[in-house]
Amino acid sequence: RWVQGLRQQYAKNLGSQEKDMVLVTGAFGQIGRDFMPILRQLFGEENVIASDVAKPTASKLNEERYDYDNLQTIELDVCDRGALKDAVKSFKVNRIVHLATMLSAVGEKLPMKAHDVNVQGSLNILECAREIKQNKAFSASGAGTAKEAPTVASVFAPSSIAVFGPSTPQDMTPDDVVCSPTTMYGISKLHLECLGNYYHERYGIDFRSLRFPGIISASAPGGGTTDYVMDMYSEALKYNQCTSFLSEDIELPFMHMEDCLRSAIELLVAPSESLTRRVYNVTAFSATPREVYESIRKFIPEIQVQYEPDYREEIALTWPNSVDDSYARRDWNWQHTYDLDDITKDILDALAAERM
Ligand code: AKB
Repeated sequence: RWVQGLRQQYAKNLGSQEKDMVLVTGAFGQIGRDFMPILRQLFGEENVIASDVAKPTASKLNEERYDYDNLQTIELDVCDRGALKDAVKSFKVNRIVHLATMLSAVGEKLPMKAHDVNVQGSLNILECAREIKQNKAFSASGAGTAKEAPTVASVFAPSSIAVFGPSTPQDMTPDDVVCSPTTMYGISKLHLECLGNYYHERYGIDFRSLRFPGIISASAPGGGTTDYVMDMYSEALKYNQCTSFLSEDIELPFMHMEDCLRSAIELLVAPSESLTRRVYNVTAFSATPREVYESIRKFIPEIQVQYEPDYREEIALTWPNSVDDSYARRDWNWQHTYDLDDITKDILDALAAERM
């Protein structure tokens, strides 16, 4: 229902412009798989193109029970600027939702690869947006004339609490604060923020970004430090026992996938005049592994827990315990809906339904 309301707001704020065509990178990752249906509702099914380094098979999509009828999909590596430009030209893309990224834990295993995907990939996306804005993407042969080029060029790309580092104040961390990340993922996200601000100021790209906390969803995550929560939920259902790869008292900020997607759409449709910045903190609540365990125990009383901290603990220790997102709440009325127990119930129910 909330997508309908936001669709009306989108039509009101942005609808007088020519038709938007949206390219989503990383469309089959943790956020992309849940974001695609919402983006298709918002912009119209025929106006959203799903891209990823590899297309999932039809049976995989069915397995996940997503309704991807008539989905336009392309294989696209964000590190390949030429291929990216070709896709933008042939589909006449003017908005890019850039989700392709390597998360914190996998980024520490493969720092060079994470640098390529996260740093070079984001630069390529912003360069494509600059060419769209400057009518260069559409003036070359085969894709119409410069006259047909859209006037709005926008990039939405998530940032992360990983931009903060050990020297950042850890409680209620504000938007404007010292950011000296110590992970490749955090460094690349800070780079994305700086580049996005630069392309906005210098070239007029409508860059918008959110510093997401740990996002909790039923769909499988991939290589993050906050993934321990989803591991605990799925193990709890399968074995009545769960393991956290972080110590029991490490506190981190989180939000439910639905809140995450709603925050992204709310920022996307917010009128430019209401924004006082291009990158916002957002959060819902903070929790420790022990609190996650206590929450699971409300629904599975016999559950047992083990704490087996590994290298991801080092990453988590550099991130804030809690985040101050009052600018988002003030500028575009951000409000979360799910707290820890709501999420626990929702995800356990969703995982149980999938197993039936
Ligand atoms: C990760 O754990 O790497 C991500 C994040 C906090 O950005 N979920």
